[in-house]
Amino acid sequence: MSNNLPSSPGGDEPDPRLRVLSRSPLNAELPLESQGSVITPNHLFFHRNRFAQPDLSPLTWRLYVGGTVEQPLTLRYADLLKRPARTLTVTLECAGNGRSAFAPPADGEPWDYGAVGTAEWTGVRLADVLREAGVRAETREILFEGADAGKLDGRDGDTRFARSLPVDQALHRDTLIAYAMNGDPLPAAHGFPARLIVPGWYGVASVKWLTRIVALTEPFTGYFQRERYIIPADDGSPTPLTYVPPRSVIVSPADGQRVTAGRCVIRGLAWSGGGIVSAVDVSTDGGRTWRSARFTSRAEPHAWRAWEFAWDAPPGEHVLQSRATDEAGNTQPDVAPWNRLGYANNAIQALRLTCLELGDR
Ligand SMILES: Nc1nc2c(c(=O)[nH]1)N[C@H]1C(S)=C(S)[C@@H](COP(=O)(O)O)O[C@H]1N2
Ligand SMILES: [Mo]
Repeated sequence: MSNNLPSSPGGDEPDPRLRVLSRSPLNAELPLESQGSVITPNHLFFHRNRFAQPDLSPLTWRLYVGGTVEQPLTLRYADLLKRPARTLTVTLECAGNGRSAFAPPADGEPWDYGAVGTAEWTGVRLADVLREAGVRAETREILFEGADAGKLDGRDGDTRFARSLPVDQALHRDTLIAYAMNGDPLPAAHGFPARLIVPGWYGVASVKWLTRIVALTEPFTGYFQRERYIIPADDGSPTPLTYVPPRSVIVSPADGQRVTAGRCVIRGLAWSGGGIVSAVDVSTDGGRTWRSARFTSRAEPHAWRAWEFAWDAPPGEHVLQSRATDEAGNTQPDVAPWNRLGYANNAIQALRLTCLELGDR
C-alpha cells in the first residue's frame, strides 16, 4: 500500500485500544479507561464516518469558496499553509455519545462514552477566508461540503456529507479550517487535507475532507441537516443540534472495579460547549450528597478539563457519579430526554465500585 509519496498521511489499522463499532465506514470509540490525558493522541482519537473515507491528494485538492460572495476563491493546500496559522485546543464530541445509556435503546451507533476526544487543531480562521471572498449581505447560511458521499436508504443516487452554519457562527473568530492535528498533518481518517473545526458545537458541524464552502440565501435542507442531528418533533419542526451541553465522565476507577477500602482517588474529565466548566461535583452515595472535585488541568475555552476527587472509601458497594456545571450555569440532568435518534444524552453517569476490607478476597 505504501509508496514514496503518500497522497495522505495515516490510514493504518485502528489502534487496538479503540472499540470498533463498524469497519466500513470506520466508526470507533476510545473506552473510558484509555481516556487518560487532556490531549488525545491522534491514533486514539475516535472515528465517526457516514461513508467510505475519500483519498485526496494535496496536489490536486482544491477548496472552492463561492455562492453569494463578491469574489469566489479557489484555494490550494499550499495556499492554506501560507496563511497566518492559529492553534486551538478543542474537544470534539459526537452527538450520539452516551447513546447506549438510553432506555429503551434509540436508533444509531450504540456509543458508550468514548465518542469524544481533544486535540490541538491548527489552521486558518474561516472568517478571514470568508472576508476575502466577501460574503454578501443577503447571505443567511454558509454551507460546507465534504468529499465523501454514498447511498442512503430510500434516497436515489449518492448523498454528499454536507452541513451548514449560521453566518455569525461561520464568522466566529475560533471557527477554523484546520489542516493539522496535534502538530501533524491531519490524518486521512480525520479529514486530510483540511476540515472545519467548530468549537463548542457537536462534532457533526466539523466537516472533514472539506472541498466546497458556499454562501446561501436560504437555509440548507440536506439530509444531515434536517433528517439527522436533530431532535425530532411531532409537529415536524425539529430542533437542530448545535452546542454541546455539559458532561463529565469518570475515567478511573472503572465501572464494576473492585478495590481495597481506604484512600481512593476518582479521576475524570469534564467539558461543555456552553462555556468553561466551572464546577464538577462528585457523589459516592448514589446521588444523595455531592462534594466538589478539584481541577487538575487549566481552563481552556473550548476543551475539557481533568479533575480528581480524593475519598476515604469505606468497605462495601458504592455508586459513583459526577456532575459538570459550566460558567453559564448549565448542568447535567439525572435523565436526559429520550429521543428517537438517541442524541445529546448528557445524563449523569453512574458506576459501581466494590471496596474490600484489607485481606478480603
Ligand atoms: N465529511 C464528513 N465530515 C464529518 C463526518 C462525516 O461522516 N463526513 N462525520 C461528522 C461527525 S458526526 C463527527 S462526530 C465528526 C467526527 O470526527 P472524527 O472522525 O475526526 O473524530 O466528524 C464530522 N464530520
Ligand atoms: Mo457525530
